[in-house]
Amino acid sequence: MRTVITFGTFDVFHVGHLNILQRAKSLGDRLIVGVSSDALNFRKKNRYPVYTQQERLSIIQGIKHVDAVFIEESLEQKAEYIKMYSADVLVMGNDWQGKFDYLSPLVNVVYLERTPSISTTSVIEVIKRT
Ligand code: C2G
Repeated sequence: MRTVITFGTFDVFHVGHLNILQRAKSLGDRLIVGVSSDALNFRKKNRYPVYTQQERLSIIQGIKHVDAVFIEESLEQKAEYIKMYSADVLVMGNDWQGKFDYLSPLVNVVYLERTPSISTTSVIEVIKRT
């Protein structure tokens, strides 16, 4: 049983999110997703997500590629989460390239290319303009 773990805010869910979850799952048998808490997001980006952590958690849990979800309380707890879920592979988008290489003694770290031309910010901008 090969377990893959990934993390993200997944605010205003879009096809880039779906693509990375699908590709992450294809690297193993079981996909675990850490959904960043509202508080973590505020610390990281100085604003709260559009959807609450409970809504974002429910959306991710409903995706067929996802086997289990939990709330990620802090970026620095990745090693703990990896051990807790006995993960073999850590998947991150390549906007995080190199940032989690320090975890490679623990887990196989894989950075996947982001889906071009879509982001939560760009979706919000389009909605604002229409
Ligand atoms: N993503 C993607 N293509 C896009 C947009 C996002 O592949 N066009 C990926 C990101 O690279 C990330 C995941 O979708 O792996 C979730 O994206 P975000 O919600 O932006 O996640 P982020 O805020 O980077 O949180 O512990 C790490 C952080 O919690 C990651």
